[in-house]
Amino acid sequence: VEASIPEGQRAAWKKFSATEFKTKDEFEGEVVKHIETTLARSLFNCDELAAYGGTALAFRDRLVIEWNRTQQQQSFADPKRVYYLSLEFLMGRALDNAMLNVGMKDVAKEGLGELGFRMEDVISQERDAALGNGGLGRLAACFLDSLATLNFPAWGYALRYKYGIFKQEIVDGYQVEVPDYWLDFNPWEFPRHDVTVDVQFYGNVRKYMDESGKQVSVWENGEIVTAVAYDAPIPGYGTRTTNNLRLWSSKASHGEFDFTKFNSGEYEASVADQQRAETISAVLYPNDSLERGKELRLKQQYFWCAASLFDIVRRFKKSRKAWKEFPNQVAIQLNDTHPTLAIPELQRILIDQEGLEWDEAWSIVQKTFGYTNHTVLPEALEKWSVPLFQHLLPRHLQIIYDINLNFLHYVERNFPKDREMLGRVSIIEESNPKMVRMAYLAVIGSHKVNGVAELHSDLIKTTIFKDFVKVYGPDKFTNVTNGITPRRWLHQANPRLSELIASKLGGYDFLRDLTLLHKIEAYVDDKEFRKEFQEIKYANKVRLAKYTKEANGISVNPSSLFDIQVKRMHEYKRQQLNIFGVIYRYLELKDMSPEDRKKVQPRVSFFGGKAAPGYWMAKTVIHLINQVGAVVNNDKDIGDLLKVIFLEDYNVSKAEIIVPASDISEHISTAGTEASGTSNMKFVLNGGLVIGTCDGANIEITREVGEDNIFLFGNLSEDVEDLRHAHFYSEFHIDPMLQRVFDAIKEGRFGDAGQFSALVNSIVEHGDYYLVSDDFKSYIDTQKLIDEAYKDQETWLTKTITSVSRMGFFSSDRCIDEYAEMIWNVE
Ligand code: GFP
Ligand code: GFP
Repeated sequence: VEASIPEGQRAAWKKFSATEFKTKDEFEGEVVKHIETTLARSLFNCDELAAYGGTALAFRDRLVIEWNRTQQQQSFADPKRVYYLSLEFLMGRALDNAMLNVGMKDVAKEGLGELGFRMEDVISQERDAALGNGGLGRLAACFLDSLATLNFPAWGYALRYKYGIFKQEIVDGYQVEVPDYWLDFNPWEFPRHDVTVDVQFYGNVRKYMDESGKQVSVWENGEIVTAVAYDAPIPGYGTRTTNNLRLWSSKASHGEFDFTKFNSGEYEASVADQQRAETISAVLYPNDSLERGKELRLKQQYFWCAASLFDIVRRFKKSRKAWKEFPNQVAIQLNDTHPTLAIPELQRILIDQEGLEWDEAWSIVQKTFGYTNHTVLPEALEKWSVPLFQHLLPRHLQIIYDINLNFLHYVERNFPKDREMLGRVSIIEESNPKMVRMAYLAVIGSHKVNGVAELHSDLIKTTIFKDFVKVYGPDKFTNVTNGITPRRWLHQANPRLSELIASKLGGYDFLRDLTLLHKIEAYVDDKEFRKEFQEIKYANKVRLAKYTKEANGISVNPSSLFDIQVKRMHEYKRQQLNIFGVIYRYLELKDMSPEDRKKVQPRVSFFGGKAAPGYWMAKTVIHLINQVGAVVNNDKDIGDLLKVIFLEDYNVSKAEIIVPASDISEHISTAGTEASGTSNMKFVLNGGLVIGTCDGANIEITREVGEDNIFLFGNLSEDVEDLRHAHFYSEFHIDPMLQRVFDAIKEGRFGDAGQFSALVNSIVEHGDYYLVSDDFKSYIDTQKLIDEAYKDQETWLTKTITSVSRMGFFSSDRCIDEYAEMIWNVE
């Protein structure tokens, strides 16, 4: 690596090299300097936002120093790097995390106090970086934290969306989507106007023979869009390693706008090109099956894959190693099928641009990629129409056809008797129009495919990828159960609990090795510890109650049982089961005598989550929750016995307040549909128990914490198919308790029944695909068990403490170690 400053001048350079603030005074100096110069504010007009800006910039400076060191050191050592390609990184806020990871939060708190600000107010000024929908994007963010903490040389690659996931407002009980202008002030990113990649779309492929008689393909006459890199530093905890998240932003290749067109009077056309180019990285797609097949989404995917691959290949070429070394230097993980185009793109670079033979190139490609699957839901498996592909990416389509041809030859040779197999495993679906099955391409182009929890990893082998297990054998398929970073999801979200644990374990080592938590079990009978643990939970509930009062204007009693379900709104996650259960509870309360009501365990049911804008059923569930809340929360007979709260605009920073406040959280998907779930882990780690189905990571949580410490209910995944079948082919009776709920809805007790008829009919008339009726009784019975169990606060406390101490397995550090060993082969 060559330094740009000549030897003779380096001494001067080093003398003035940036240094890190070390004391409170130095910190204050940095804050004031940034507020006065970088932000051009003063003593007279410094609000909390400016104070946040100054603090963020002061910490950013520290981060950048570490970041430069890490990058330089990696450039010198040139180790194998991990590239995590994910269209979503749900990062949340950065300042608190930066303070934790570089240290000095206490210093900053004191310093800010002296300057006239409170730390909490300053932290809460930051906008969430909401570049994701839900679990998939948040998992990617936890992985970046763990990769840096464990000192892996790793890069995240994604798009710099101008608008992240929409902001959700609730108006008259309905979800309304509002754009999220998160980039207004974002001190955490560095534009790299010198790091750009030209990406091509459309055009045609010209083939010819070169002098040696080799066939050459040239992709030409396309439209070029430029990708500009924006980098965000990713600090590790308790280490100086600071990795990079590189986000690509799109702009017109000829710069701002087209002067030729402008000069000839075509004013609008000159701006139109620019706008069309910028549209590519403008918005994050909400997770919505109805949006499938949209050209812009395919464009986004290729734009991002092409820019990232170019960057990765450029970095590899700096080392001047032979191509066969590529998989020893580069591991690329595909987070879901969204980046699958990286597979034909790398093959294209190797054969069309670098002149490698097909087989040699393909062997490099397969060794480089790993693919993580996050769902078995058929509607979530991406497919693109062949005509669209042909139009947008003609050369890639040819390459995919060739990949497919080679693959099908192989299958034919090995399974001569199974003629149908070819049609089943082909990358091309013989429909009208024909479709490219991205998940199959991802499997064929990777050396390992993993699911995200044990049950899910078993299911992908017996359902969607069954035939591929026959073709490749079972070893290509593996499991890495998801995890969460304990830095954000314990220490940051629940500082008092983290402190209590540290006081018993003699320090914060458990934040780097979460298995150390098992030592807490020794304190399960310790009076002082129990008292403190319980007080912390209560304080966290008070904090959520306060937030609820501010946000919803509703007072809830922190002594009630807090029951929480927060996640994307989706039928398979079954928020409808939860709200039907709430209605049932309400009807029972109404029927009770005032005497009996006194014996009831008061409860608050919290909901939160966004529905994809085009997903009407999910939006109807939000509406029903709000309508039920409006009735129940104002019913004088009910009072504190039951409250129903919909927390608007659920996001990462709100999760940090919500998660530590649960007594029970709900993870109640139809068995076999939730690949893993990760919030289930967060809630238990923070001293809440789970009501859940035998699905995803609930099963492994049960194994770790013990069956006595979790409330499982419902049908098992192996019975789901038969039950669905029975709904259509035998007589299907709605559960009588659920029928009672439907009757109340039909009577109009929660507003005009017509608004909810599609929701009710999906169960009554259209086969109840998600088995709400089949699981209803078991769900209600289990909720009653919870009410009973909660009355015995001492036993409940024992359950929660025991569970926390047994959650060590679910750290994302453990996941990253498993990926590193089984899939990436990096140290
Ligand atoms: C990386 C970093 C740069 C840094 C160089 C040299 O570049 O910021 O200046 O290393 O240390 F991104 P590439 O690996 O991307 O070439
Ligand atoms: C998806 C799956 C979840 C899984 C995450 C991360 O995310 O079961 O835990 O990916 O692997 F469905 P969401 O549906 O939660 O967004």
